[in-house]
Amino acid sequence: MNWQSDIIKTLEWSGTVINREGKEKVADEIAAKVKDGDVLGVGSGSTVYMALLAIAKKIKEQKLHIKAIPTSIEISMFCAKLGIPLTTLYEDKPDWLFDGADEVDPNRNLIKGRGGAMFKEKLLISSSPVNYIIVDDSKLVDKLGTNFPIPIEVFPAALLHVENELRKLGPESIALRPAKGKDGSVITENGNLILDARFHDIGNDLELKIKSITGVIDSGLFINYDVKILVA
Ligand code: ABF
Repeated sequence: MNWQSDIIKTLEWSGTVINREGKEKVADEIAAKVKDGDVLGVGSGSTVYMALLAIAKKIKEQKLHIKAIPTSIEISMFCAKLGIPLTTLYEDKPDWLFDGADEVDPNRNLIKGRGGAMFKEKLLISSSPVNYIIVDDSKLVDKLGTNFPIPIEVFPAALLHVENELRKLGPESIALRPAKGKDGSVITENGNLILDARFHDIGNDLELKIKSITGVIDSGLFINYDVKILVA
């Protein structure tokens, strides 16, 4: 077994990859769109991992030159391991991007950020002219907030202030995201905390209302972004 299939197996064991065949099909669809010279924005999540495997295979077979702008250290390391050259938003603009999501509503609004990388994911999607969101059908919901809270990245010293201001927006619950398997809270790659806020009704103005609170870096709520949804 090579290290690529080891990674997919690990994702399967951890329950991250469900519907592996479906995700592989979408991964192949993404790889088919890659052209020589492309600068790709690369999101996070298991479907993205699988797309990167398919892309790495294609660029090796067809000797293509592409560059990737990653949204997390984890994805940077995965690209490096696959031999996919990296670049940054300082140096390049993405031609297009692919990313996962936790929920997608019928208007293509999204909740993202289960992995805590939503700030860079939003920055990249805002910088990219064409955006593919790759999900399996378990992510399709009639109403955002059905299964997932909205993750909100918060500057640590602003935690209490942000929590108080968020309460005014009428959430069902707000929780500081705990670190997995150890004491303390999740710290993002940007050195911040994450509040997970559950809302019954997510109106079109909620993203801006959350963002306007001083101390909020950004949230995983993506309303009215120009995205195409590919469903596994
Ligand atoms: C990223 O990865 C996140 O915004 C989202 O939370 C997660 C989806 O992962 P998966 O494709 O494994 O379900 O896109």
